[in-house]
Amino acid sequence: MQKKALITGVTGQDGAYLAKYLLEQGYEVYGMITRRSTPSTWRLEYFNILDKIKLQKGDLTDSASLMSILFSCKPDEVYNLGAQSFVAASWAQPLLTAEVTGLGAMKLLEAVRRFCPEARYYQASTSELFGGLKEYPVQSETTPFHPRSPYGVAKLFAHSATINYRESYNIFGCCGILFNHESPLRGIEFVTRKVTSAVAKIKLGKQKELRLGNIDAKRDWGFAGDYVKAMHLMLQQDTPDDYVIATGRTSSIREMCKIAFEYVGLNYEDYVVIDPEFFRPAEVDLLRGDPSKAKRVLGWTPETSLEQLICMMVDADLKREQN
Ligand code: NDP
Ligand code: GDR
Repeated sequence: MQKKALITGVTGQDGAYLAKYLLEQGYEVYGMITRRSTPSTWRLEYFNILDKIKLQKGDLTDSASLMSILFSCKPDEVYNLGAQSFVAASWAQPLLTAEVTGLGAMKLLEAVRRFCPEARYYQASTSELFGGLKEYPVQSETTPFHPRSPYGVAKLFAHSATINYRESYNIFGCCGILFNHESPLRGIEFVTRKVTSAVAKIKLGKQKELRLGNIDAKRDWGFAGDYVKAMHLMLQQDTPDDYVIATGRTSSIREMCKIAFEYVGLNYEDYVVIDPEFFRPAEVDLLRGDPSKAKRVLGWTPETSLEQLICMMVDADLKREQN
């Protein structure tokens, strides 16, 4: 029988990649969509899948909408990707972030428990849970957590709630502790896309400089198209568990800028301006994930290098700017 999946955050970067992937796997895909004054479906249009997804109006802050969606769809798999996901914004809007990113997950888990307890549940956890632990240069499933932002704190609540619903009610809940993953569909505020978009504009003479914050922070960056496959794999196992999904390589923002600018024949040092506005009240200095459990149990490996990823993003931004 055709499997049904419900994705919250279907209009986001990962939502679009996951919806496309699940459609290719033969799933019937339901996507929860929040009310916005202007529709935010451009990523689904980019993949030409908007009319293939059964859109359901709802919001993670609104339990009634979650319950009615789960009651009517009765999905086999629920992917909770919806969130206020921009770390920097979480200091300006800490309570909204807690409501959506933290409590929203528990509201969804509660709706799953009541209306489709057999459904398998995926929680979008994050490397931001590890935050400021300098003594752990590589982070795995057993590394202690120390979130460094209201976003990280909210995600820790959602992560713990998922494990608690697994232990209390036998819900098949899995947390994917995903490290940063990017794509041409990445939101424009996140640093990789901010850089690749600026590179395209600078190359075409539409922008003169690029203002950034802490370019010495290091991240473990992968490709969103690879990472959504791991989400799906977690829900196909015999038992629910939590997995780190990462590449195992860490690079600074500075190194990422170098790759992007050099790709179009420019030197980043001629354009990047350090602007205190983009520094955060508390920084996560270094992230590097150990994906060996995902490799061993799920058979998952990242397929895209940082160079391939950044060049793919610059190409897409050049194309957008030229159009
Ligand atoms: P995006 O910011 O691109 O997408 C977030 C999605 O959440 C959007 O569809 C947004 O809808 C939706 N959303 C926002 N507020 C609500 C709400 N109140 N109710 C329901 N949905 C809401 O994030 P990504 O696709 O990059 O990330 C997906 C998930 O994975 C997020 O939970 C993120 O925190 C997490 N994550 C991401 C990583 C990454 O590197 N990308 C790494 C680790 C975890 P709208 O379009 O209408 O705003
Ligand atoms: P992050 O991603 O906070 O890791 O969260 P982001 O791309 O925003 O920042 C990465 C690093 O770059 C530094 N930085 C800047 N960041 C932004 N956005 N803009 C700048 O101008 C800038 N200059 C330097 C930041 O300080 C930081 O160190 C992402 C999100 O997708 C989360 O939802 C997800 O959970 C984590 O990745 C894993």
